Amino acid sequence: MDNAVPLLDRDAEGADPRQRRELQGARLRDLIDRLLGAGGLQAARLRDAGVERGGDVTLDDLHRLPMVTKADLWAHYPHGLRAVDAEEIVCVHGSSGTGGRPTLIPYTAHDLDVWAQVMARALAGAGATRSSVIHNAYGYGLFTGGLGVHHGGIRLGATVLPLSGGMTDRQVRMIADLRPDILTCTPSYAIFLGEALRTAGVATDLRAGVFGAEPWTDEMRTQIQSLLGLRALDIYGLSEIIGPGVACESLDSDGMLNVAEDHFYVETVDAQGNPVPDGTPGELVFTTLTKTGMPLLRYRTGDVASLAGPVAGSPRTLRRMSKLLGRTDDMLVVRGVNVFPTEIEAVLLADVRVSPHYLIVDDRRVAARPELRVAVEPFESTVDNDRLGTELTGALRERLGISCVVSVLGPGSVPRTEVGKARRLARWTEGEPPLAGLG
Ligand code: DLL
Repeated sequence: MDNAVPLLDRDAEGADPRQRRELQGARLRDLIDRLLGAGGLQAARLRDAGVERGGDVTLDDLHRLPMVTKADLWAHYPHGLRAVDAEEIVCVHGSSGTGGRPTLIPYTAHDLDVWAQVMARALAGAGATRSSVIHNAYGYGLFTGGLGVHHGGIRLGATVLPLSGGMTDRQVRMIADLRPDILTCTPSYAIFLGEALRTAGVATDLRAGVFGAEPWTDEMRTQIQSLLGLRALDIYGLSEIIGPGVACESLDSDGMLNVAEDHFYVETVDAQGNPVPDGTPGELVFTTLTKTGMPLLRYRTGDVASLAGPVAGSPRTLRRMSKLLGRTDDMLVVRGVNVFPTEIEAVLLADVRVSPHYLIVDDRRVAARPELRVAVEPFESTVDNDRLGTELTGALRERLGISCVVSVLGPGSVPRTEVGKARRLARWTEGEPPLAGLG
C-alpha cells in the first residue's frame, strides 16, 4: 500500500483479530463484574437477564444482554450511571444534546489516559507526528472536541495550538504565522475557516484535517479538500462513550473509520435491536470495555452506519465503520420515503455549481401535506438560478425518489457556523420560515 501510515500502537492497531477478540472477551467479563459490583441500573438489568458474574458471559452472548439508552442517562442526571466513588472522578464532559437536554459524563484519570491513547492513534493515522503542529479549532469546554484532540496531540508529542472555536481572524493569523500541518475542527468550520483564509490570501502548510462531530458526506469532503488543499479525514465519537477517537479514518483506511475496538466494542442493530450483518446500515451500539467512571454496556447511540472488516492486507487490523448516514431521530419521512439529510447533501454537493452552504427544511405547517424544502447557494453569481433549481429538483427526485421544493438563494443567505455544530436541518411547524426567502 503506497499510502500506508505507520501504526502508533502496533499491539492494539495491528493485533491478530483472534487475539484481540480474546482480549475483548476478557475485558467484557471484567466490565460486567465492575458493573455488578457498582450496583444501580445496569447491574439490576444484568441480574434480570440472569447474569450474576462476568464469567457467565462471552462475547458471543453480548447481543442478548440488555442495552442502555440516552433516556437512561437523562433519568440519572446529573451524575449519570457513575460506577465509582466521586473522589475517583477527575473531570466531567458532556453535550448539550438533541432537544437541548444535557448529558454529563464523569471521567476517571484512567478514562483520560485511554482517551489520550485513542486520540493519539487517530492523529497519527492522519499522518501527524511529534514534529506536527496541530491547529485545534474544536471548542474547548464541556464539549469533548477541544480537549479530546488536546489530550491526544500532547500524548503524541506534537505541538497543539488550542484555538478553540470562533474568533476566525485570530485563527487565520495563527495559521499564517505558526504554519500548522494538521487542522482539527468541525467540517462546517473547516469551510468557514477555508473561506476566510482564501479571502485573506493566506497560503498554508496544512497536510491533513481531522473533521467530525457532525455529519458530512464524501461530496463535502471533495469541496473541503479543494478549498483547503489538504486530505480531509473523518473522526467520530460521542461524549457518552469517551468523545472523539471512538473511530477515526486514517490515510490508509479507504474512506472508512477504524474503530478503537480494543476499548469500544461495536455492534450494529436494527430498529428492534436485532444484529445486522456487516455492510448493512444499522444503529451503532457501543460497549466501553475499559472505561471506569461511567462504563456502558451496549449503549444505543442513535447513530446509523455500517460495519466492515479491515482493509485486506493492511497492517491495521481494526474493524471499520462507514461514515455516518445520520441519526435515527434526524431521518426524514417524505411521503413514505425514508431519507437522511446526508443523502440530500450528497445529491446537492455532487453538482459543482452548489456551494457547501445549504439548509434542509422539514415543513410540517400543514400536517396532512408535509413538504421538504431545500435552500442552496451557488458558488458563482453568474449561475442561472432557475435552471439550477429545476435540475436539483430533478436530481433529488431521480436519485432519492423524493420531491422537494428547491430554493436557490443569493450568496450569504444561508447561515454559516462559526462556533459549535452546524445545523443543516430545520423543522418548520408554524410562523415565519426558518430562513428568509423560503416558502
Ligand atoms: O461530537 C464528539 C466529537 C468531537 C466527535 C469532535 C468528533 C470530533 P457529542 O457532542 O456528544 O460528541 O455528540 C455526539 O455527534 O452521536 C453523532 O450523532 C455526532 N457525530 C460525532 N462525530 C460525527 C461524525 C462529539 N464524524 C454525536 N459524523 C454523535 C457524523 C458525528 N456525526
